[in-house]
Amino acid sequence: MCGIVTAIATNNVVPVLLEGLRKLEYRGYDSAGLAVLSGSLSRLRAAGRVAELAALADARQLSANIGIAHTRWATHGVPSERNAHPHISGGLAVVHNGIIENFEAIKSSLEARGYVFESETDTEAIAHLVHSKLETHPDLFEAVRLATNELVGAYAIGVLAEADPFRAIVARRGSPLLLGIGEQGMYAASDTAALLQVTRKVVYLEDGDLAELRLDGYRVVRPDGEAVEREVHLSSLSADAVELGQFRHYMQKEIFEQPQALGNTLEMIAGGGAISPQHFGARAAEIFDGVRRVLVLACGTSYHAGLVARYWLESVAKIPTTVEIASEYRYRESVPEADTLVVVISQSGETADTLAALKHAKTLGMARTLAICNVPESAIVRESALRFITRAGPEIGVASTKAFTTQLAALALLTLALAKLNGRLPEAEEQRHLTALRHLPVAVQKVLELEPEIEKWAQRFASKEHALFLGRGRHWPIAMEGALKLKEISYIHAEAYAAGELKHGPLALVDKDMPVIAVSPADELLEKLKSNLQEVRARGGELYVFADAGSEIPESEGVHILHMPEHYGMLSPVLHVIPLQLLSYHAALVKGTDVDKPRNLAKSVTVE
Ligand code: HGA
Repeated sequence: MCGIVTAIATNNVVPVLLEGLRKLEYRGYDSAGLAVLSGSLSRLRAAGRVAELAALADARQLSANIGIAHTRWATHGVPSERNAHPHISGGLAVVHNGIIENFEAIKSSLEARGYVFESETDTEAIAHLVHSKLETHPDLFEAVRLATNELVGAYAIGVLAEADPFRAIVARRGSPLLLGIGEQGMYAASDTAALLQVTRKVVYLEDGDLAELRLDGYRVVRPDGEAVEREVHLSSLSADAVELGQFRHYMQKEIFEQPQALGNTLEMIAGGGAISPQHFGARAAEIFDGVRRVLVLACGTSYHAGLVARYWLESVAKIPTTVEIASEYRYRESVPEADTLVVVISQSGETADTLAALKHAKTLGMARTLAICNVPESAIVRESALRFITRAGPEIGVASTKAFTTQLAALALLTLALAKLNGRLPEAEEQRHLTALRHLPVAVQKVLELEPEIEKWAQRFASKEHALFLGRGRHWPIAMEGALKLKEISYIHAEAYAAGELKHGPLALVDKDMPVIAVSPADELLEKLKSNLQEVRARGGELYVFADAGSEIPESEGVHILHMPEHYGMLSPVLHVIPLQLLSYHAALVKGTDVDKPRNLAKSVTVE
């Protein structure tokens, strides 16, 4: 959340800063701003989108060789021009991603010294704090180092000072930040996508690092001032991967990229590849040995992936599994068990609650940790003993789609790897699962072809205010994911229930205005589900049923059926989520909401 860009170059950096912000806009889009030095400090800020800031910069014909920029997702203070970054103190400007937990204490002590605060943000405290340090330590780099040592919380910052016009300072702790080494200058940004326009050579900063960016190079130091070397990586991300191409929205593009994303994620088992612990890292066989239970920690859509995996891990690998919302786990007193494999799932690998939950599990003595993330050098990956990198490619749409299905693919592999280690995966079974996994991209492609029918359903949905999603067994989390998608992007209030729970309360909500969406695969629970659907129909509820070829639910008045292909066994949840993604996408289109940037949300939740 919140995106920052910093640049110092021989050419005009304003277009680079703006293009960087466009690429980071998925991280926050309630306001945007930039500050550049060209003789003196100029700052531009706009409530609203990056496009509005770009128009202001155009009108002013702003040009400079050094600057910082920001796109905001407000945590402290309403989204407004006054609260938009950069924040200024004297001739010094700061952009910030994160939350400063002790900002009130810092603010009071600075106010006592005469500093006047103009915004409601925590960030402004950083600007004044750095400025105050300059009184005793005139070196900007040193002033930033001393100031950041006093900050409690999470930050990635970029700092510029009028009195020191040939360098920009950046620092991070908790929030992501990387450097870019370009032909014409040095850059920093919250993620690689923002820098592909100028370079693919990147340096990932570690927690606590500070860096000075100059035209002729950079240096990195630790919080105590000691210099460190950080490896230079060549990003394999292509600029095309973050372009919209022929699609109307990133969400649509990402839904349709799922066959390819799954194929890439499952590449290691293509051809003759077998199930192996190696898929999870060199030390996986040793770490998996003796695992007696699994604890999955995740948030949002990733949490739903974990819930599906619980059904798989218990039924196939016979390993007791618990799935917890990361923000709850980190603050609750729990009983640690050393023979637990802690699996953390996060698209960005930067989700603050998941990262904190992982660290919490480790402090409780649970050292067997596995990250399932889509971003290789992310904080969660670096914090975990084992890793599985899903190869979904950049996910820009705020509502997660391809990250979810590739997480499911990773979790299916994990289930099979643990089952095999425990002697619960006979050779013939392994081959059967491998065939199903290899065929998965094609199976997903077939479901995507149902889009025109789903589009028609979406027309009817868009006028509804509420919707109920039902599922059973491993498809209950899919119903939850469907409800989440609908809420996120179409703002229709949706709830998901395990279908057997209906009669214990939610049935009271059912009437002709409450559409009920049922995930109805032809699995072992189908007959039970059919009875639950009868209960709905008997109360006048309108049913929208996503059925497999073998479900045999007849279409009748008030019962609409979408016929999906053959039932896909264990992996059926991967197929059944696709029409629900499409349904919410098309409902949002009909309603005219901002699909890729839904209100109040942002991607990559780097704040608590
Ligand atoms: N706390 C700062 C930055 C917010 C942020 O990083 N959000 O993801 C603010 O509210 O402006």
